[in-house]
Amino acid sequence: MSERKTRERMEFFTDVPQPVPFAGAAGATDSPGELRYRIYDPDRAVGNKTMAEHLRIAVCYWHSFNWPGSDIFGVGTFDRPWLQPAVDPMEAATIKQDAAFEFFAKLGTPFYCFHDVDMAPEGDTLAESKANLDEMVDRAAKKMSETGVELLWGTANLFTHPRYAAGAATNPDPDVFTHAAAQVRHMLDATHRLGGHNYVLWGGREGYETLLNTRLGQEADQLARFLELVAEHKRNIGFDGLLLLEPKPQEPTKHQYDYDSATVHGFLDRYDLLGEYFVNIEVNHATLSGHSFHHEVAYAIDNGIFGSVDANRGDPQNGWDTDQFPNSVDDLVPAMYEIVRSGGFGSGGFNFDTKLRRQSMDRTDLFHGHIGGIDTLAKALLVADELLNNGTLEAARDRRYAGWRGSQGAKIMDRSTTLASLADDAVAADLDPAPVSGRQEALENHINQMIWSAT
Ligand code: XLS
Ligand code: NI
Ligand code: NI
Repeated sequence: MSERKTRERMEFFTDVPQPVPFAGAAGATDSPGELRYRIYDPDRAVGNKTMAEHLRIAVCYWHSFNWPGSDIFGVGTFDRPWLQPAVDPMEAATIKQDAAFEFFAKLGTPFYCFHDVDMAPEGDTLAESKANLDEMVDRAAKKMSETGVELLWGTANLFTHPRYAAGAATNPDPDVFTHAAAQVRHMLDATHRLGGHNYVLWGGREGYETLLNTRLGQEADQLARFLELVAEHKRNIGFDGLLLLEPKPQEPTKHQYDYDSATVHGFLDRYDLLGEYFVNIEVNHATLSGHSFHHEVAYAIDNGIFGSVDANRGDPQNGWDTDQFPNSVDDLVPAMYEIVRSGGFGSGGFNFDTKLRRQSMDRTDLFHGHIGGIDTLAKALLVADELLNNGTLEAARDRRYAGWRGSQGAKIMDRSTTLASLADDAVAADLDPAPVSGRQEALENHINQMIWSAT
């Protein structure tokens, strides 16, 4: 313990300046090895907020610092000394924490996110795990006040340990449910102590491998009960951040219950949990569920459950969660437009739940991935803001639905009609409505023009 406390803090990312500078358009001609932002200028005003306030960028602890770069065919390739098995687990946790906060400060982004086990090793008992977590969280609190970096959200890992193989809240064994409850209680308390802005629950093991051994109705009731308990605890401790569910259709479990935003919405409605839970939409999960990211965001906003975003994307050729850094402005603009149009994030933000490729083994690669992804989001924000100011899309939508603002639309919606009276009206007026162009190509061209011209 004393050894841990006296250990000298060593710089880890020695080749990187603090903070990584904004070079603007001038940086566009630099060589690919230069670490600088080309678009993301945190204090630049965009509408009534700064870029930093709009985007609320967070770095994730797990893929960036806790993952060695392994895949199912090969061991880790990354240079992460604290992951060596010979290092004492709490010592490893402190070296990792130092490197993580050095990274956040150098990258110059305002938030981070972590699971309980990312920051502190699991002990032999729940009590020991809690003590480890509390010690590391106290240390994190100091690092947060030194650097000004805040916690976008905390979460508990209810999927890695073998005890959770058949689910956490949806496990057939109530003792596993109870164990998961303890972990969430400890981590929600820790998130609250750190002034966390939200708390996330991702149900990677809440689903089934086969229906042959599964009671769907019972598992849904268990999950809802778990969510009720968490919401009640949130109120008991006075945590005022949002509780967020993170939809994902499958992987690691064959079928996950939080399939997509619409499924989560229906579940919340059915168990009277609307208003207690919102969604953390991951770009890669959206496409895995057969939707676009745009769809998932638009659905959540229109149904009042939008909370936060994990910005990592998939690879269209692969059917799994490749967690790549965002690099396509074209893909992000439509969803960004919906976010900005609806007033932007409240307590949510863009978390980078992103993984480097296994061959990206230089320490600076972690910076390249984040900087490029953040510049991509910043550019998408500029385009979305232009689209909003210019009003073309809203005008097109207004025109398209104009009839519903007239007397016939009002009559239908105010419930003063019956199917029979509508039929009589249609026959009497000899209705023969003419189809109207949806103007899709013109709107797509308009978006492209905004992308090409936004600076
Ligand atoms: C996995 C999820 C996970 C959550 C946090 O696919 O994205 O990383 O964001 O538990
Ligand atoms: Ni994911
Ligand atoms: Ni995620």
